[in-house]
Amino acid sequence: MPNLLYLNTENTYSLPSGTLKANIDRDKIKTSIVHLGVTNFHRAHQAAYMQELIEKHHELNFGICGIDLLESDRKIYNILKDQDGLYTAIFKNTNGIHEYKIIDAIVEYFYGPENPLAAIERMAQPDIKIISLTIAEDGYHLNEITGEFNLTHPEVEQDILNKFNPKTVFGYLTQAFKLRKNRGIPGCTILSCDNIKKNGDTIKSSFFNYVAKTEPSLLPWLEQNTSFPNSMVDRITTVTSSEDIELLKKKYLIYDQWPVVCETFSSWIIEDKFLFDRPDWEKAGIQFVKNIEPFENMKLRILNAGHSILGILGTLHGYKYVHEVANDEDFVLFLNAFIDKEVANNLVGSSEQNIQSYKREVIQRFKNAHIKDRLSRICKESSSKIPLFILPTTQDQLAKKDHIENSAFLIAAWCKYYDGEDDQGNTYEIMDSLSNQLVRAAAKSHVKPEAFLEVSTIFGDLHKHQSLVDRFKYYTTKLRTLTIKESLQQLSSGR
Ligand code: CS2
Repeated sequence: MPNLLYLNTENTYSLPSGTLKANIDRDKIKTSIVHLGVTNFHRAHQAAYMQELIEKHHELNFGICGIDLLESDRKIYNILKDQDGLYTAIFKNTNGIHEYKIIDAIVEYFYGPENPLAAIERMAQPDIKIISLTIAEDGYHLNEITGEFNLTHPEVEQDILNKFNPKTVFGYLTQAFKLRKNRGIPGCTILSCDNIKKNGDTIKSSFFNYVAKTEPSLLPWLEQNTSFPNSMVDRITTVTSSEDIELLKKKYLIYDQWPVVCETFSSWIIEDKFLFDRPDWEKAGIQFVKNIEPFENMKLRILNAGHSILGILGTLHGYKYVHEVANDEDFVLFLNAFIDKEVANNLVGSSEQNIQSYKREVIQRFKNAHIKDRLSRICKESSSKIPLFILPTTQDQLAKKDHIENSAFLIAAWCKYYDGEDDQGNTYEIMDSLSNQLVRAAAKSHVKPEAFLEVSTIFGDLHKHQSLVDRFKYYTTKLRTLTIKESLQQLSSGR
């Protein structure tokens, strides 16, 4: 291929101006945000919002320093280093129109596992006003049932013993804030951008629990010098494929080792309680509200739950992508029924009209064939997703003695998912940190169906609700003899 440009600052000067790369003097961007966990989602969402502020509103005071904390993040760290923090975002809408943009917003990057003290030092510098994070549901180390911080998680226990070589976000935050306090530097805002109910309150209580155990004398200072806004984040961001990398090479003669691919839709709603300055995010369409709960509940219980539902049921059928399942009426009927009969009446603060239009919009977004969102991405770590996205709905319905048919069916399908074979006779990989335990429970359920529901770290005391156990057993048995499609058809025809 002629004159292929490796993406880095110098090479961007050779790009035709205006199209892909905005004309920005990156040396002028000052860092004020540390972001922990430079995931695809962060690169497609928060960093893209910052890009808009930089490009359209000349906001140069809130550059991002990305810090990766996991061994598995080594690849993205090395690429960011190679590419001077630059990468391409590819936005794909439902009509197949793609937009490409080189994102300038990440101007520094650190890699915790290589040099934890350097990362902690950067977090402690006075120019940092916001520490945001995307560490995924399992990074919070919450007890799936109580939602409380799990102080006995092996990684947490390890951090308690190795304060200066932490693995968890809590270990990093504690040391950084200790430095800030000792040096007389003010605290800052901690902004969770994960799909967790009350994500700000949750990170606060986990962090404070951890500090109470490890550095109790820091707590009173932290109370005064930190703020934890809750936020709702939304943009479907897929796993980048080699075709996307090739596309950039062909179209722009650019070799970007890891572009990020997402839908054009994006939303971010935040509670406005920042300790110090924050970017004028309103200018980029971010909404600030007093109470996040209605927005967050609707997003987690419709979009994320909907994803998990299509992910599990679709995988059982043999589909590979979200859009394939979202275009199959049998599956969409189930999703509609779950939302209408079980989710909707628990969304306090949202009108029926809002719920219906959000549902329709979400299903349309799921149908986007161009982003090629893999079911394997959705099903990955579903042991930390189902308890956050689906089971709260089941619990609410049980408390009201209301309809639980779809919940019971779904849990039965989830149990079958751990058999690892789809209806076409093909096997699929199960990527879940609790897979051993769940595969064992699912195998046991062939003889004693309720064994799956008895995994108390996931289901708590749900197995004590006879109405759920009965319907779960019924569907587990059904799913052993019928395919997922046949079972869905029977369910929707009321047989
Ligand atoms: C998905 C989310 O991981 C999942 O299960 O539901 O990543 C989803 O794509 C985002 O939350 C969309 O905002």
